[in-house]
Amino acid sequence: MNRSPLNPITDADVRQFEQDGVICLRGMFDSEWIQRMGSAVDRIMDAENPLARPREVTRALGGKTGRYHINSFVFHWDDDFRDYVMHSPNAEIAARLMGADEVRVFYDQVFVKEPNTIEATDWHHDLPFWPMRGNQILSVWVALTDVGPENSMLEYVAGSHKWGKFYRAAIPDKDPNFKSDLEECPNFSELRGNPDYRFLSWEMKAGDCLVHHPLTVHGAPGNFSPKKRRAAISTRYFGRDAFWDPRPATMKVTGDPQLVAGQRPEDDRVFPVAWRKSAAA
Ligand SMILES: O=C(O)CCC(=O)C(=O)O
Repeated sequence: MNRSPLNPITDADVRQFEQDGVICLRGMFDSEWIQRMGSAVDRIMDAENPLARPREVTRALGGKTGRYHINSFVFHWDDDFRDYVMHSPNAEIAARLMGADEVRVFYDQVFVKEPNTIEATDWHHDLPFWPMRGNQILSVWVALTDVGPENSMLEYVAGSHKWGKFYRAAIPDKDPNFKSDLEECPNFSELRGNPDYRFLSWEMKAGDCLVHHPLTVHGAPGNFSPKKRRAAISTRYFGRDAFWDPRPATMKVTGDPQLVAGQRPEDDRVFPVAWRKSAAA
């Protein structure tokens, strides 16, 4: 299994990521990683572990077909996920795109939409969910299955990370604990004809990844394929400019770091270091 990305990440890639707030990188993971993590996802979806944090979106919304399953912080209790967040190409990809000399794991999140799942991923950006701030934070969303227009392709609004917006968290299962007075994220599906917005999306092969800034607006439709699952792991990493910002209506972090506002999250137990420039050199 490869530890470094299989293909180079160029200066032009870094510039594109900074400009658009998202990039699609092709073929960075070998097939062993993809097979291993595909099986790991199957295993953890129904696992009974005290640390498991499943959200069954379809069930919560009373859906009749398919299954939209989300699970987070899996690396705290599953060895394959631990190895994946620490030793796959993820962390080096994150370091390169953030220009960081140290990368820590924030958390991993599994997104599975089984065939015939109509539940969408509503338009949102990530940072309002999190008790964290900073520019050196990003997500590496790795496709574990091929993804195309019929099975829930993610879509982004290019450059939205630079708008200075901070939209209300949009939880797929509509968890009321995340309600806040923040402005609601517009439904960008209704704004497609508006020349002010540039939409980006990519058909993907298993093993391709999307990397996005935590303020880049994104969403995805349901999985309307009658046969094809759509599965991905989105791993969030941060560099040295990230700091703790425990606002109301933000996500609880597994491991319960005892931090005060403004502090750098440096607890190795909760936020292990996955990449350091000095060690990589
Ligand atoms: O996979 C999805 O539908 C949602 C992914 C997402 O919102 C994220 O990775 O931040």
